[in-house]
Amino acid sequence: MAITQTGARLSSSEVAPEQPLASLADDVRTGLLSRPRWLSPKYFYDDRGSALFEAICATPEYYPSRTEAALLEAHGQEIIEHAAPDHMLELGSGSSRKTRHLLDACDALDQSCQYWPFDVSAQMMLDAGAQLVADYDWLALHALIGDYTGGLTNVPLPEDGRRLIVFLGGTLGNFEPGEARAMLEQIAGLMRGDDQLLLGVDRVKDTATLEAAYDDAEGVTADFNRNVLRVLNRELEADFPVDDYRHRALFDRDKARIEMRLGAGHAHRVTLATLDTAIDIDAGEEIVTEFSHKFTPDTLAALLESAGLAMDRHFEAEGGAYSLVLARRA
Ligand code: SAH
Ligand code: AVI
Repeated sequence: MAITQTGARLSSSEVAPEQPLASLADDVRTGLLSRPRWLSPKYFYDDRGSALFEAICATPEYYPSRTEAALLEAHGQEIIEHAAPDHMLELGSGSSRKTRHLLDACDALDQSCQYWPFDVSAQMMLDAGAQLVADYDWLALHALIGDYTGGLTNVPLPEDGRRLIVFLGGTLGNFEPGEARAMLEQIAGLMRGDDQLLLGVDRVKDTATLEAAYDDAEGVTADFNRNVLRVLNRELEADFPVDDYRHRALFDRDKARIEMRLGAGHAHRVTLATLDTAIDIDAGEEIVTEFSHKFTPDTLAALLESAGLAMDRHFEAEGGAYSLVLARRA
């Protein structure tokens, strides 16, 4: 594994998947030729997509991020005291903005802890990492660049020391139920003894609040959604008429999930030169771009249990709007 040493306390390396992962080209071919057509949400996050996600978090409608931040601020010290981590691995760390509450708690409790953010969006993570080591003079940070759907067995955590695995933002909800369980099993596979998982998930609530969170008035989420087409245009030499696609976000109560879709304004033929493929899309035809599953205390407990994990602590936002749990191996 090639390790890049950027500074004395900041380094990065790539995490190889356990098995070769489907390429963007293969994923897109499979997804766009399926019915309904779909694209994986992991392709939202080029530099622009990562910046748009940050902008979503600042919209008044997108409550999950600030609600989770408030829980981390309120309970950060209890979390760090309970987990007493030597190593903190964060999956899908993004800007690591909320993780600062945990680092502040480490600071306050004199808990020296190495931070291992793991994200597919390398530039966002490395920029955030440089700022973190500047702001926390005790912090050693090793950024892990890769796709966590390729498994976690190649994550280079040292054998010694207690681990806290952090998975925030409700990102587990972006997996289909079977995949979410498999992801938690991967996480459980990294945990030994008293190691802990800190997991943030969004909760089932009224449809209006949920749908507004995924369709803000300013149109930032719509822009984020369309960004996946910009990624395809650039990476696969495609010619999606990006601005012709309409953003939709609908809550399916039976499946307890928001479904984000992009609907074609007009019938058109899209050419993906790199794939040597052309696809005819009808007017109004939709591409599913993201699921965002929401949980109840029962469905969350059942999911954890199915992956061999047990809840140690449950921090709930007012009215049960959001859940942050600490879990250990059952
Ligand atoms: N945890 C942060 C960011 C959430 S956005 C927060 O709560 O605000 C989701 C993050 O997961 C993004 O930074 C994105 O780049 C990353 N991500 C999405 N799919 C991924 C994958 N398959 N492998 C690694 N990182 C992924
Ligand atoms: C990263 N993930 C948890 C976000 C979510 O809420 O599902 C992504 C997002 N999609 C639209 N807005 C935010």
